[in-house]
Amino acid sequence: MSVATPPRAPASPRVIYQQPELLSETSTRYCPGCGHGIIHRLIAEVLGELGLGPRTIAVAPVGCAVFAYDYLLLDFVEAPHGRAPAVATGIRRVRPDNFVLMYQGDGDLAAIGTAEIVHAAARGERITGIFVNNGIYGMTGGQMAPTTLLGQRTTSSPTGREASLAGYPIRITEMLAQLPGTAYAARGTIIDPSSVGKTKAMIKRACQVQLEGTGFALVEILSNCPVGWGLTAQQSMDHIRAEVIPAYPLGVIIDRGKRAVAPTSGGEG
Ligand SMILES: Cc1ncc(C[n+]2csc(CCOP(=O)(O)OP(=O)(O)O)c2C)c(N)n1
Ligand code: SF4
Ligand SMILES: [Mg+2]
Repeated sequence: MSVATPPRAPASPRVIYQQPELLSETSTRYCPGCGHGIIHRLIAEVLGELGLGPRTIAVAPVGCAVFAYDYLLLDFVEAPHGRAPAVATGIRRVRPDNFVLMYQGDGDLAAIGTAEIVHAAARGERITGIFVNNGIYGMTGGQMAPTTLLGQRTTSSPTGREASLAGYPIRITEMLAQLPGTAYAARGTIIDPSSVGKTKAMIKRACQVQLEGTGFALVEILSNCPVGWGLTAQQSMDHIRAEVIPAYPLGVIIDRGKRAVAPTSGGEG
């Protein structure tokens, strides 16, 4: 009688997934291929490596990342649309020993919240901002944002954004870098492993700037919205490489180091 050969055990995986301590087990609500999840992971890794988790108070935006507090194991405050810099300023001033991180989309930061981000940077608030630029209002159905590229089709610019009607895209991170209160401003992306690594280094530096107490720090991250753009995940990454990066160049825009102006908000990092 022949004996059936038992099925072979699957080969050990070559890459072991290591869950960062500050990332929860909650199933994601983001669309498949969305960049918000990658960026959450980078934040969890950086804060974990710097040992900042227990003392961080994060401010969540209105937008697709509204549920950041379900994914990141940090204390969170939810801000009204665009008001994260104002909420973060308040927290920073009454809780000087905490680390304050805010997370904002491009509709949140560069449209409804323009005044708040400009004045927080101008005041040199010692807060660290993560600015996720996916070129549209993802959550509400893909409308045009101030960051939308010329010619880009959105649900509110169905034939493509025209400068004569809707003006020009705003490079708000470059604008903020002009302000002496901005100690650090950089732009990264998440389109491939190399760019993910560079973006992680930018996030880490932006956190260290807050610890050094030299002023406002912001990292813009060029991200994707495959659903809102009507593309597959891979096509959306290719689109960032071919169309978005030429309009929003990558790199450190300013790092004033120790020469930064003294911050206005009180307490030690
Ligand atoms: C005061 C106010 N106005 C408008 C809205 C509707 N709204 C919700 S999310 C959103 C846009 C968010 O876009 P973005 O910040 O780019 O985030 P994304 O979803 O693209 O990540 C808008 C306009 C709101 N919730 N509150
Ligand atoms: S709508 Fe866009 S930004 Fe929002 S979760 Fe889906 S892919 Fe991400
Ligand atoms: Mg957006």
